[in-house]
Amino acid sequence: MNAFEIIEREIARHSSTVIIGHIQPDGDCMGSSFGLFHLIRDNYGIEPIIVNQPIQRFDFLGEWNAPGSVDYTDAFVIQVDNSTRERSADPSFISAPAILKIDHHLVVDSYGSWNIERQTSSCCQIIAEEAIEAGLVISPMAAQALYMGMVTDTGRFAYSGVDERTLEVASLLLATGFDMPALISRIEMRNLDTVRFLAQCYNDMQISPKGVLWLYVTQETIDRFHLSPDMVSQALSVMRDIEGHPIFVLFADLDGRIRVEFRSDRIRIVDVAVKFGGGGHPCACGARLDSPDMIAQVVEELGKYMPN
Ligand SMILES: [Mn+2]
Repeated sequence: MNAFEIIEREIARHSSTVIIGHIQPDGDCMGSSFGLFHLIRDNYGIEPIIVNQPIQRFDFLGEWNAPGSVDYTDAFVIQVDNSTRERSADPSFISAPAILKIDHHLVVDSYGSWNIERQTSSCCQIIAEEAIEAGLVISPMAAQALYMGMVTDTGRFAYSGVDERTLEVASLLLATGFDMPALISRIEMRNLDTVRFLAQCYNDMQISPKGVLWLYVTQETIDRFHLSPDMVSQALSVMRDIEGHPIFVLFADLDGRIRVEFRSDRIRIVDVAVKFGGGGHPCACGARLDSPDMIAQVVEELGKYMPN
């Protein structure tokens, strides 16, 4: 069934419609949330509520509500770009009577009453595909949000997973006439703290005996450069595309634990993420560690996946 058949029916059955993304929202998560918001408002005349943590760089998209501020007793919840119920920006959503999951990650937790799960290059692509198939009006505002998610999750249409369908959908969005260069310069803008942080990352990056690149961003560094969790993730760009080092991993202090982000150039490493209690895509995944003492163990495990 098309996502918007479900949405059109369920918004009429419930007192509110709530769109939620994952914790530490990225471009795909916020693009999916606001893309859906505009599609629903423009086509069905109701305004859904968006819930997520505040994040300044996406303020230009519009307003949203903090986790914990919404009553889910009679809500229709649309959860976007979020593979497991624990990763939701507001895990209490699970008490809602009707839940639609729209996601592009590997399927590990089909927590929805309805689950639209396809392994496309972004969640925004799925939402755009469903809207196109349903023949909905796609405004420039809706298209801009969805295009933003497609651009950011694909490294400007450069990562594996981009195919002709991705570009076809992006082309249809572009045709609505939003100001694409203005959007790109807005989302690519970096502040001086971030640039100085990246300079430090180039210096601090480590190489294991097996050739795995790794970097640990401590709380002290995070405080010094005033880094938000998504700014810390930009350190991944420092380790990407280094000849002879197709596997890289970023560790960072976050809320008293260590956030781990695994990446590789076409080598399946998600099993390492799963082994340490995480998950994600085959070549882009994550986990959480309880102590920095486990970093060496993770790096060693990844070494087993290095090509000889
Ligand atoms: Mn995504």
